Amino acid sequence: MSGRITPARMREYLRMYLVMGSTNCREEPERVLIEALAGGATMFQFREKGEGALRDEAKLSLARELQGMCRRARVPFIVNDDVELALELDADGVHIGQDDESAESVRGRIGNRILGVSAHTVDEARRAIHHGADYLGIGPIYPTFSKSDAKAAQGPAILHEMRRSGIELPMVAIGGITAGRAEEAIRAGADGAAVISAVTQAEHVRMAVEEIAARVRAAVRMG
Ligand code: 3NM
Repeated sequence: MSGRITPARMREYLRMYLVMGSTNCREEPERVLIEALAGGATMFQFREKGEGALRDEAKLSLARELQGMCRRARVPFIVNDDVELALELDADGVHIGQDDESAESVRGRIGNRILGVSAHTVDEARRAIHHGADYLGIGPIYPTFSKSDAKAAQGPAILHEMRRSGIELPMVAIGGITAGRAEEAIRAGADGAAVISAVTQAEHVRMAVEEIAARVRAAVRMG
């Protein structure tokens, strides 16, 4: 990529954003990702966290495998939190939370790669934008069981509040998003849905992704 990603392109990538690592999956993560890509996932975040998470060589090896799949599907591969890993793999981007290294410092290290930052308040969002974020992850919108240290659910109102306060950067809603809730999040101001369990725990991963992507696109068209 020559320059920073444009907001228009970023919004398209955020539509059906799958976030996961091995601990989120009921079957092999490779199988989940294959199905999710077939269903139309638009971006992928490798988030290898929690009890039993892979480390060192095993983590690197899984990351490489999943990155290869994303490349073949032309879907951006984003690494959660681990800037070294992202640079080693030449990943498409990095996603960080408020407790990780500062956005400013990460931007300095990753050049024009995609930078996503989790924000829970308008102030955090403004700071992230100032420090070079390409998109914001806003959550948790609904209660989530996939993040042990998640804050209280804020409801879609936080997305409205961000837009009302003049935050124009591409935004993805995260936390408890399901096909049924995706429309509400988009109507409230999100550009897409970031999802762990509604996809990784689904009986039919491909169908789950297809349904969320379709609901998001319908809501975007209506907006
Ligand atoms: N970040 P699920 S909530 C990774 O609020 C993550 O920033 C959140 O998983 C935040 O789709 C969350 O299963 C977990 O609820 C999302």
